[in-house]
Amino acid sequence: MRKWLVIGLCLLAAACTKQGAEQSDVIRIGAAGPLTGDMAVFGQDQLNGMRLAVEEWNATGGVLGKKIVIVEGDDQRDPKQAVSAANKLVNDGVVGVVGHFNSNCSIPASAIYSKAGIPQISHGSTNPQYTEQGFDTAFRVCGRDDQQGKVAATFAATKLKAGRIAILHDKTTYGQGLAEEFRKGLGTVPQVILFEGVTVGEKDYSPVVTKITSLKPDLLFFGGIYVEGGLLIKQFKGVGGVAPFIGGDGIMSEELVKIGGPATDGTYATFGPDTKESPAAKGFNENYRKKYGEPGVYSVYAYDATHILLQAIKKSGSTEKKKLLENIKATDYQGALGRIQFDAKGDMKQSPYVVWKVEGGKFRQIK
Ligand code: ABU
Repeated sequence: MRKWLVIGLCLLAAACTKQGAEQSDVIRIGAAGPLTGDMAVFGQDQLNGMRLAVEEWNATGGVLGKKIVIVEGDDQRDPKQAVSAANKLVNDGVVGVVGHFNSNCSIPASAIYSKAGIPQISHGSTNPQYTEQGFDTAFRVCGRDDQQGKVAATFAATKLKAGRIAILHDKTTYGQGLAEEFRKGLGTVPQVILFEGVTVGEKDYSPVVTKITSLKPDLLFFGGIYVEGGLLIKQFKGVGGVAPFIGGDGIMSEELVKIGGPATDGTYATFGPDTKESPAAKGFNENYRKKYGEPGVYSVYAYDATHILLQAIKKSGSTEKKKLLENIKATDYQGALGRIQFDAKGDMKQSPYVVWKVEGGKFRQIK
């Protein structure tokens, strides 16, 4: 009896959510990411990119004749909070989600969106597992760590000619995964003299950077985020470390420079090509600057992801889930990032990585 009552209530709740989404006079889309907390800079960059896209659509009547509303799902880069945020967004009746940013948030949340049949387009989660799980609801407009790890490794071995390499990671799905891809990409010629994890949120990394300095590496690689990256660089140089520092897209923020100070000059990072001067992103850059100031590196990714979602809703003529997913899969979008198409897994068909370097306190793409 009790079992049937629970099933009945669940069916009623599901029907109400579906009916709510279809009958609502607005279209709700989710913005999932670290909107507050120590990575809020990336979260706010994402929100502003999404806001700009939504403002553009709403200025011409919205989509399906309805105004588009962004519903926020804050995960604070914490996997448990990501699951709560995903459940909240589903219950709030969003028809699709842009985010999450951190792979260790996107991956657990993707199971919830998959169960609900709601498309999720991550603008920054690069761990391969996100799209390797086989969910037909998971897409991303960024590259993967098996691609960027290889680019960083090739650069380290052939351009920097590093023979002795120390590798640190932040023990997260993203950071450790990227560090492993980097190590794999090095092959057998450069020697990996240390491979260790550091704890997210710790402020004092002096024991590990002192140990690395004594090993006299030619290069220090870090798989992780700018928050810990900035501290590691500052403390490594502070104990006399002289080797260059290289990381992935997670350190690509001028917040790294604010945290690490002048010690960050000369730091390398892998990321997508520069969009600040590209003709395709000219309109985005101008309009974003007018409204929100200088875009963060991932703002444009959130902007394009939002356009892709809204364009697919328009093409579907409704928010019917199956049709919407089919139209996202069939995306052929000429956005601020260039042409975006998805492969069968939900990854980008083209996602080039290049190397950037901090010079005079600013990240610049190496030509
Ligand atoms: N890709 C940069 C950091 C976000 C993540 O994948 O965890």
